[in-house]
Amino acid sequence: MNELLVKFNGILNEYNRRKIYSPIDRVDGRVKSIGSILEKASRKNILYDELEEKMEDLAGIRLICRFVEDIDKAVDIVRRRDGYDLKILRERDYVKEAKPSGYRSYHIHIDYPVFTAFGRKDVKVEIQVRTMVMNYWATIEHSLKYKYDGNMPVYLLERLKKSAEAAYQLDKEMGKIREDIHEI
Ligand code: 0O2
Repeated sequence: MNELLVKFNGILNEYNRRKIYSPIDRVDGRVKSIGSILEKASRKNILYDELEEKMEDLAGIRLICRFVEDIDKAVDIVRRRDGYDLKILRERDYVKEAKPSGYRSYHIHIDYPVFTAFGRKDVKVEIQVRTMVMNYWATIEHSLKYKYDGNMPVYLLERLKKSAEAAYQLDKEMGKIREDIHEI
């Protein structure tokens, strides 16, 4: 994860040094918590020995963008590396089609080769590409969800879903304002 953080931060710094607008505003990394691993393993019937192979988001990095339009450009930055220092396994577009919870993000699952002292080891990493607003919603929803241990009352789930839609409207409006300003 740290190697990938260095690489994507390197790209971000290049944009900044050249004073060119960067589609990636910030890069975050996260390692899945034990609680989250156990919850997902039981939800997806993954056995302990299969974790490394089947749980594709044990390690994850997040590319945070300012505008929805930047997401495609950030995804292209990852795609350009495919076959070089990483291998794209699959992509999921939850930006165009939100998850039932209201969650939006673009997921790219990759195999990332790590050269350990004992040889090469391909590690599965999930890259989540999302706007600051999507990240804000996901962070808050995630923390609230865990308080309820998966049993959040339906009326709260509905309110969270509505707030996700409001967040998406805000994202779109900010994009339109940017477009209008560029046209002046
Ligand atoms: P944590 O703590 O971040 O690890 P995928 O194959 O990735 O497209 P899949 O296999 O269904 O989707 O995976 P999953 O477990 O639903 O989602 C993978 C990760 O995406 C989650 O990991 C979250 O980081 C994020 N995510 C997906 N759906 C939601 C959602 O409804 N709300 C929020 N806040 N995040 C979501 P974890 O294990 O949930 O959390």
